[in-house]
Amino acid sequence: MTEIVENRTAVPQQPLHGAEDVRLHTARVVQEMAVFDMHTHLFPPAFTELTRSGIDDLLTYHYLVAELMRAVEMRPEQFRRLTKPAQADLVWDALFVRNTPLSEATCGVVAVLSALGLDPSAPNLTEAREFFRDVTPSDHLARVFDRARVGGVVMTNDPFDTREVRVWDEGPELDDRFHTALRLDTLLNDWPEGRKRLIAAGYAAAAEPDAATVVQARRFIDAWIARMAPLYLAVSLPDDFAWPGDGPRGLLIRDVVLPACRDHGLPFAMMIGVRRAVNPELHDAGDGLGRADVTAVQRMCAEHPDNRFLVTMLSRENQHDLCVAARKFSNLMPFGCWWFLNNPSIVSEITRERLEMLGTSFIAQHSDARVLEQLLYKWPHARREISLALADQYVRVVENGRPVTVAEIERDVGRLLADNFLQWTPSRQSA
Ligand code: RAT
Ligand code: ZN
Repeated sequence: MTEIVENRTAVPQQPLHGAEDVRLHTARVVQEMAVFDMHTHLFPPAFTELTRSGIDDLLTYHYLVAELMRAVEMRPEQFRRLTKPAQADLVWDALFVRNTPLSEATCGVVAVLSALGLDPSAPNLTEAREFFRDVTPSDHLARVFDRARVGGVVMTNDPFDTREVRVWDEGPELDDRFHTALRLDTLLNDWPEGRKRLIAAGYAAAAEPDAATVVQARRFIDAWIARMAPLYLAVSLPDDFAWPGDGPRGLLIRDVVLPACRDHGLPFAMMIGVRRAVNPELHDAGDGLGRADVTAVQRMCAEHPDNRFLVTMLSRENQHDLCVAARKFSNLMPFGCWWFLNNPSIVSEITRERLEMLGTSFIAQHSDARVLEQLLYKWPHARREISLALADQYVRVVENGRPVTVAEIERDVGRLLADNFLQWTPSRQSA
């Protein structure tokens, strides 16, 4: 992991005075820099049924399912009854043949197919299916990481997901490009279910979490930290997330999660603003968003100066507030342009706002990829906007009379795409 940071070629200090030079070098450095993708839903091949790759998985991505439902006369229920290949055929025909793939999610598939040398105007999926049938998974994985220039990814590891627990019980062969993050949504957002799972795993838990439950929940988390060695603990939170919070979530964050993070030297990642199941019929394509209250984050940061918080917010309207909060609290690291924000126009806007308010002290993007090949569009698209935003900012500096060097550009891009995150992870803290 640290190689990504340390093996960069040393570049001589060359002060750049002209806007054109600055733009060229910024574009090149952003293109070439290896990213550390700090939040994905990807898994290595050893995680068998959790891994997603290939044309059928690409086309049945929930972002596209939501778009399909606007393009065809069909109930989500009927769609789910189809086999995965039949679903993919339908998505292809509706969104790529009978419609122009203009949306970010469809345009992304076009980019992936082109990157793999496949015809994005094909009338059907025959060629793509043949291509994926013939690939060797390990070679293909290496090729995708290499082309996307992704040095490492962080998975989303859910100890409340029985499929995932099964994988860990079998002692999977770990892959050092895939890092772990301990995801705690069930524990923190659905206590009745979380409690059931704790009990099933042998940890006593009361209906109303009490002091004994806190001890048991902490034992559970410590055991999973020992087992997975996560880079952070994580949760997604609703737009009405409040702090201090009453109910099980508030208590468990305060008495279990934050102490565990402190004791293990791990950041706590909060992904705030999701309104789950706005349209339950759509299943995982049915979530929406709402504007959240950033003062909750501020209070957490103020009350827990010894904890580090990685925070991303789903509402566009929260982005400025989050930047202001980060200016006040150095234990708060804004990250990524999440989910509905991961569109070029919004990535551009948010990155510019963050550069203006925070310099390089934020994590520019995470891919949230669920399907391996999505790395081949999510990163090029993000790099493009980050590079343009950053170049404009350097040009301002140069025009104000202060040249920048290539080494500075490399250092800054490294921070935005990898180092700011890695510096908060245990391996870097102890290095
Ligand atoms: O972006 C997504 O794919 C969402 O469905 C969510 O998974 C979100 O990123 C999350 O981690 O909750
Ligand atoms: Zn995610």
